[in-house]
Amino acid sequence: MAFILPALPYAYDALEPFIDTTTMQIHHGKHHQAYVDNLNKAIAGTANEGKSLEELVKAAGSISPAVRNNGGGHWNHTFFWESLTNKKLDKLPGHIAGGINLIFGSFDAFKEKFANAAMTRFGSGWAWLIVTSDGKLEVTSTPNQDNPLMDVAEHKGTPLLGVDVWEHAYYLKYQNKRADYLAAFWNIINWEKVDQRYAEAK
Ligand code: MN3
Repeated sequence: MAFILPALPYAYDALEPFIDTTTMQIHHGKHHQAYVDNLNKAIAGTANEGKSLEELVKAAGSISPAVRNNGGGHWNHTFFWESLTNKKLDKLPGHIAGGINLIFGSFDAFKEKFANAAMTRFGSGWAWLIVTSDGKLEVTSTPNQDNPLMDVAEHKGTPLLGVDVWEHAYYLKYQNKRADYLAAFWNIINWEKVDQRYAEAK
């Protein structure tokens, strides 16, 4: 079974004005689709055909650059779409709020650390909130389409939240102002999903 592009869990215009409709259409319909297509090409007729996306991603560094880039791209974008919502919460779910306060001291301190990881990622990549194998929350970042599940990741863990800082994620609306895109990002995070991932990872 070849991989397929998953439908977005909301409409293309659902994240306006924070992420514009055209960016969402191109990002999902063109960029994410290309990762899916190129991943399928990279594994067709090989021993890796039939493996789950997570299996491929976890072993990506020892499989091939094509699987690392496109398997990572498929996994990261699927995860990213599910991390976003237009649904507003009055306050953070207790579980993740407690974890963040415990490790970072306050939500604002976490925000600053996360934004800093996203701002200082040179070129293309992602910033992440992960939970490590010993149950600790950590902020990290990865280049290109790598992620913290990969064998090649410097800081490994289970991703709870991630932000795409490739220019294609924000250039149409924000041009070179990555900081403005990141400021908008806080308005559309699906904290219920993050909280659920945290509960499942612990
Ligand atoms: Mn992207």
